[in-house]
Amino acid sequence: MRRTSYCRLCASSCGVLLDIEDGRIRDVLGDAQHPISGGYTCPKGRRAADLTHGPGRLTTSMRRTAGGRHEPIAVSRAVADIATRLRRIVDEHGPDAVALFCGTQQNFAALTPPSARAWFRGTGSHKLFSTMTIDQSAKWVVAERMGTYLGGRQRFADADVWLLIGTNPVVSGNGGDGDGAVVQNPATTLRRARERGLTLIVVDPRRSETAALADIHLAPRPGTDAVLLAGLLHVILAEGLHDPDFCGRHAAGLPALREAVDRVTPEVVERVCDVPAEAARAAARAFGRGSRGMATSGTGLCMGPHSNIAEHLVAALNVVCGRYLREGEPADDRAVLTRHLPARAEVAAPARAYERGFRSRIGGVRAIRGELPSGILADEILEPGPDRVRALIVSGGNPAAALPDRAKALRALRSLDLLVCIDPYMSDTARLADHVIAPTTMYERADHTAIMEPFFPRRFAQFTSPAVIPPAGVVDDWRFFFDLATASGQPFKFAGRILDPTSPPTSADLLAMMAERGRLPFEELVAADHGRLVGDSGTVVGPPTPEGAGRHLELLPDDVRAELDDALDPSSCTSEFPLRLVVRRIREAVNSTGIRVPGLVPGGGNPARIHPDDLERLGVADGAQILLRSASGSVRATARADHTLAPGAVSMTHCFGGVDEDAAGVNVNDLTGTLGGVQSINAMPTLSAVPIAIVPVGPELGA
Ligand SMILES: Nc1nc2c(c(=O)[nH]1)N[C@H]1C(S)=C(S)[C@@H](COP(=O)(O)OP(=O)(O)OC[C@H]3O[C@@H](n4cnc5c(=O)[nH]c(N)nc54)[C@H](O)[C@@H]3O)O[C@H]1N2
Ligand SMILES: Nc1nc2c(c(=O)[nH]1)N[C@H]1C(S)=C(S)[C@@H](COP(=O)(O)OP(=O)(O)OC[C@H]3O[C@@H](n4cnc5c(=O)[nH]c(N)nc54)[C@H](O)[C@@H]3O)O[C@H]1N2
Ligand code: SF4
Ligand SMILES: [Mo]
Repeated sequence: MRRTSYCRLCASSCGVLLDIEDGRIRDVLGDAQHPISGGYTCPKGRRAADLTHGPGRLTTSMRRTAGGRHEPIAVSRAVADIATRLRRIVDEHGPDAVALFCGTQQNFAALTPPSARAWFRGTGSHKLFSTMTIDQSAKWVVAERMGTYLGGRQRFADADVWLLIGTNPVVSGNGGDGDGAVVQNPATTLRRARERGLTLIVVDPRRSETAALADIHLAPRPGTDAVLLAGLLHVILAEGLHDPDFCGRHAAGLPALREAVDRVTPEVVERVCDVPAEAARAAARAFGRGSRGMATSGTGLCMGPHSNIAEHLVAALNVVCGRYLREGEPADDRAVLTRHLPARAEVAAPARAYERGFRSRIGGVRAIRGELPSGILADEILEPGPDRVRALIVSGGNPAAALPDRAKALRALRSLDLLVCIDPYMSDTARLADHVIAPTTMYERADHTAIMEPFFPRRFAQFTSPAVIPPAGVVDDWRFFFDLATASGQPFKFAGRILDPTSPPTSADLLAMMAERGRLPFEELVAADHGRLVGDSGTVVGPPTPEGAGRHLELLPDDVRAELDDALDPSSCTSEFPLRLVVRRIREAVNSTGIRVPGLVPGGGNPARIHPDDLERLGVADGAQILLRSASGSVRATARADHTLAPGAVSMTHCFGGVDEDAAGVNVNDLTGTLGGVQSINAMPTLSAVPIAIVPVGPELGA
């Protein structure tokens, strides 16, 4: 039997055809009739049969015994146990002793985020964490400090220039910042855009798969993006390539910004970033002279040592060049299942809401957008205090692999009174958990694309029913949270109403409720086999309201200016740690998902890729074992010569390795930590451009 569905391992949401035999997926093919992905799939998506039916798949929930082994338990028993233990913890220590960690795979099941949050709200706890704060929360910080333009951003589809900084969408499907443009079938999308005349500029210390397609590739010394961006702004402002009209209407602080970047000439960029002055000048001119198109960033920028100011300067580039939709232009309206929000040519003022958020006892760090930063999660668990986290529920995440300072993170997870992990595999975090709840995997659950809408380039929606029947012992993620709320006597609020605990809804009921404020009737959505493109709504960017017209984007508030001065201060290349570890994603895995599927990751390991000149200077042969050292720790890895890297940069992938002996590769978070300082506001640790040194340790090994 062949049926249509869509893949839910990453935001691309590629349309697929599944060959199903005896209730099992045999093969996954790209759906050529899919209006967005057009038949594209990637290596991990095509291995979904192994992810669904492979030997590592949990078919029942598990409980850890007194002896430390895991044994099967019925999910209803597990839920009752967890509710009892949570009640005891809350009775003794209060609700803030309970925390929720939302991971990446939560984001690809429409019903999981609202259900996990519905349960969490009922606990009364403030201890909400997610991977956003060890990812690109600099974007939240920028919006809080600069404000947001409510007319919408210029789109990739009609852009003539695009600047990608610290992102490699050809592999990651990231890169458009919610523009959606480079998420699906990214290499083809970028090639076609260049054919129609788009100038692509990529900033990456590696000639990444995306940089290889660029017109201009700048390869800065890792971690110096803020200086490079200040240099681009310098050229654009000095040469009058900015948009005075947009700035005059919507921005404040342009003179201060101009003054602050005045000293950052292309020659300064050359000295600090190791990017030739002429190349920086050419990139600035190409971006400034383009008429439409944005600068967008990814993890390479948002994980660096000056990430908040670097991301602020990305936004400043877009504001200064007026890369936003004006009154009367067609609005960027992609809401199909979600509620349509009208676009207006005005600004939402910087709210700095984090200044009023819940205050953690750890360093006085405050919640941002209702979340505490994951950079302080381990300390929230380990540091004594009345509201110390004692119970942690992990939903679709793997903090044992993903958090900085892995040794400390593991110590923290092991010291919890209760750790519950909802995961279809025995992840590192699951191995440490008291209860592992086995959920359905993507092709076993009903779903729709409501939360993926910002990632589509056009107005599109898709529904899928389960393609195969799940193993008897598993539950949908949302159902676990519903049952836990019910067992705890908490209300469960979903899509604006409190659900009746005595008559659980179906997944389809919930999906329909979620989509009821959208523009596509649910029955039509369900009937559309390959998903549904929705026609132009004809909406345009509206005029500003009188109040809105008086609000401005803050280009350089005082605290941002201080961070800029700090980033411009040439320091840091210490002789003790002269190299920089830069992290990148691989096609074959999404973070830790896929890393253990046999044969999927070529070579199976996580070698340290280094420029051949650096290898020669270090006296290390290609394939030799090396020790990588940082201020926070050390790991052994296999050295691999790689011409695509800028000298001084060492490239590895995150989320490899594990708590068990047989885990493949090593985990880069043995080299990261919070000791060397974190970003203000979001407590973001440095997770890329990490200062390291390399020592040869032994003869050649295989991996
Ligand atoms: N040094 C360094 N550290 C990093 C990064 C880096 O670049 N450098 N990257 C950071 C980033 S961007 C991120 S997002 C984090 C990643 O952090 P996490 O999101 O915590 O890590 P993942 O490996 O994506 O965890 C996803 C988990 O969900 C499970 N899963 C798969 N499908 C399902 C499902 O249907 N239901 C449920 N319940 N679970 C499912 C998988 O088995 C896996 O264990 O790591 C961060 N850490
Ligand atoms: N195949 C695949 N797709 C994924 C994921 C995955 O694991 N695998 N993970 C998903 C997740 S959780 C996320 S957050 C997104 C992330 O998506 P991206 O942000 O696009 O992540 P990467 O593909 O790692 O690209 C980051 C690039 O930044 C570069 N870089 C590193 N340090 C620096 C620096 O200091 N400065 C600059 N300018 N560049 C630097 C790296 O060389 C790398 O090429 O991808 C998502 N998609
Ligand atoms: S994992 Fe691959 S096949 Fe699946 S949605 Fe992402 S890019 Fe598409
Ligand atoms: Mo991420």
